[in-house]
Amino acid sequence: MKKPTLSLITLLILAAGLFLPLHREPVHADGGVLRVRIGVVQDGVVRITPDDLRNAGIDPKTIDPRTFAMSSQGQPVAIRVAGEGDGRFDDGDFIEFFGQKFHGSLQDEKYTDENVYWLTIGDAPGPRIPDVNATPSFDLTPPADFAAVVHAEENNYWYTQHRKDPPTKESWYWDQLRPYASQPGVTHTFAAAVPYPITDQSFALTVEENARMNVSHRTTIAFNDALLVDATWSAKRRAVFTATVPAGVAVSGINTVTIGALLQPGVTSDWVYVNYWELAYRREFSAWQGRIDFRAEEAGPHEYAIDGWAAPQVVILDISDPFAPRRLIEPATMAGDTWTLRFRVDDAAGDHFWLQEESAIAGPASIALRPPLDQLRQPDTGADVIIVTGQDLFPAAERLADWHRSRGYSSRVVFFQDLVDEFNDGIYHPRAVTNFLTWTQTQWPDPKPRYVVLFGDGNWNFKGYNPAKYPIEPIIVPPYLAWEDPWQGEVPDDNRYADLDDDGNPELALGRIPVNNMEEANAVVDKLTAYDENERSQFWQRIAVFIADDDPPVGDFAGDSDLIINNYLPPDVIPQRIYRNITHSDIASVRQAIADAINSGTFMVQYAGHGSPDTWMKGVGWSVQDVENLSNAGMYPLFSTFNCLDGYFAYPGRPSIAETTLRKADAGSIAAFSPTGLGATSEQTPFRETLMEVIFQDDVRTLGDALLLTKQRYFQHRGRHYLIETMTLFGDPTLTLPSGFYLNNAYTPLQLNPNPAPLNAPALPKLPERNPPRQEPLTPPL
Ligand SMILES: [Ca+2]
Ligand SMILES: [Ca+2]
Ligand SMILES: [Ca+2]
Ligand SMILES: [Ca+2]
Repeated sequence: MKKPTLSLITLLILAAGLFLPLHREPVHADGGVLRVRIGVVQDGVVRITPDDLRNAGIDPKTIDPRTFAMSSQGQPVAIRVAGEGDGRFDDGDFIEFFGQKFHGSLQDEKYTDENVYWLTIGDAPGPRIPDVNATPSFDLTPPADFAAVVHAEENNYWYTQHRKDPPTKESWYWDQLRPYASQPGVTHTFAAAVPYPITDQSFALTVEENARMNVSHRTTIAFNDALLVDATWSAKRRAVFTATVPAGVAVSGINTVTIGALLQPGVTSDWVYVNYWELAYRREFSAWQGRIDFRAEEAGPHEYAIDGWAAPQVVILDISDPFAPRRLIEPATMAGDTWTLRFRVDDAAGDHFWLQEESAIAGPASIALRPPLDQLRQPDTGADVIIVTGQDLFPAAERLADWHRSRGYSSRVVFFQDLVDEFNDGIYHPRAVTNFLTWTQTQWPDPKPRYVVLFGDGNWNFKGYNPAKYPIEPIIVPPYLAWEDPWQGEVPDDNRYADLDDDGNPELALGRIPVNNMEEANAVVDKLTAYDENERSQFWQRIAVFIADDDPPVGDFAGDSDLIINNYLPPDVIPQRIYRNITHSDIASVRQAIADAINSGTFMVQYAGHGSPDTWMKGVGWSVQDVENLSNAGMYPLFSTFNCLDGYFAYPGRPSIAETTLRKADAGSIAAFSPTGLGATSEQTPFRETLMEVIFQDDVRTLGDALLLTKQRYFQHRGRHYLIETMTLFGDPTLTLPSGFYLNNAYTPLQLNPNPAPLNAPALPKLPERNPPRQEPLTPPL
């Protein structure tokens, strides 16, 4: 059992660390306009004091509080400014407003809990919260109870449902129940506080589960040990259980829901996730931990009497419109064991009231001076290349931009957080980048950006859940999460960054360089600056290694590789085959041959077969450990991988082959075309053929352009497609492959035969293509 508060504390720490103040010296307004960014990560009354502004770098003596104006997500937010009448923001004065954490779709909320309130100082004043007298007359009987909901949910286990278009886009679960033969029944208990339930009515309990095994399940649910559900259900799917909690069973304080998973006859194991439980109940009008909120159930006027206060200083807000609350003042206060507050209001059904003891009012989760970044909106010149990164990687990103410039591109480094603040109202979401890129295409002077480098790694553990299982790693540029993979479900989908109109067909050439720190970043830039983009004149630049797995029911990997060799490879490039069970008889010799081929120098490596993020082939013919031993300094191949998940860069603590190979200092790859999801051979092979056609027949040798054109052609034929979303360039999109040796020189075919093993194995039977993935979807460690 976990304490519900833990995740909130983690979250607050994360949010506090998210934003680094940009200015240390106090700023004097003196006629200028200041803009302050205020982060809010929970719903409730927020107060901003002169000390908060001092901490943000503003000298409160230089500002006039009558000019304060606040907004959030583009809407004005009414504030109360205590002590503004004298034109000075003195100690003891404060700003008070109703802050809401970020509320969005389940998918959008995965990225952040932080909502941002923008305070301007020195410009036109914004709306103020009006005071409304709420003194009671004691002539109405206060309602005794009201409809309330407790939603109990924690997030400890990641699972992406292994399907497209799931009924819920949830990918984090509270717990997992895994009965098996020798332990056929598993029960776990989930606790949460229920404040002040009345005792003479029954309530509605809801529990959501998600089964990841296609078997018959049996689920039991008890509330405070009263068994309410014993149900069987089937299939790999979400299940929502509802049950009635009898009167008197719920208690004020901690209540428990005990959920069991029991093996059905004939089932040897099961695996069920628990997402949340929710109790819809009726609550007494008593404050809980200094707070209460409720809605009017019918039109008023009403007098509400609320006890349970430790002190009579309570802020009462009508937050029916949370952007424009009303403050209810001068209630009656009555001392007793606790303080009771009584107020009168002429309300409408559904009006929402929020009461919070002054001692329970929080400051902002973060506050920082944040001037508008006009140079991002209206720069003097455009840029061919945009490098999106984080401040920590700026020196290496600038080196990358210098490399772009040395090759004739204009290039500009921008920070992801700046795009969030300028182009998505401060709400942390990959959409900030597409908003920005869309802006540049219409508003920037020429040249408009054509290439985008996502310069930084990222993973999906945005809120630091369960760090023992999912280690905390930098998120410099987040993965753009999308439910696009038919087998994995939600996958990193960098294509969305480049698809400005969200039709599935990208507009810009984009690559990700998934580096986590300056050392990794410099290592990649070092390799790029050393790469020869001119001509395949060195012998190693004319070798292309083709690696094929062997599993005929899933795909003819060797045949597909020969298809590429025979139809697309230019005459000056010499194929070298490493085909499992054909050119090499066992997995150990395959593995050795791959290492030898890369270490002796090769222009290009292509792999088709089974895969997982960190392995190639069933039985592991190649892995991230093998990458560590590479020693191909100065001879960096382009990888193209047509398997499952080789490019899945976003699993914390489990780096993928594509990212590891690119990051490897003085060895490994120069770039990779790799999938972040699973794939079917029948769909990957045409994609591969198109890519080879673009590179070798149409001579589009700039990697970003080549992948963009491939995707656009694939889109023409198939429309929206998961491979367009998941095939990702790991590397710099402006990198250009050297041109063919034969283009500039009289070409004489080489007599060398670096492929010692002829294709003398019996031809593989061409079995009908099937669509199952070549590898199980990602499974969290047990
Ligand atoms: Ca004052
Ligand atoms: Ca959840
Ligand atoms: Ca598009
Ligand atoms: Ca990674």
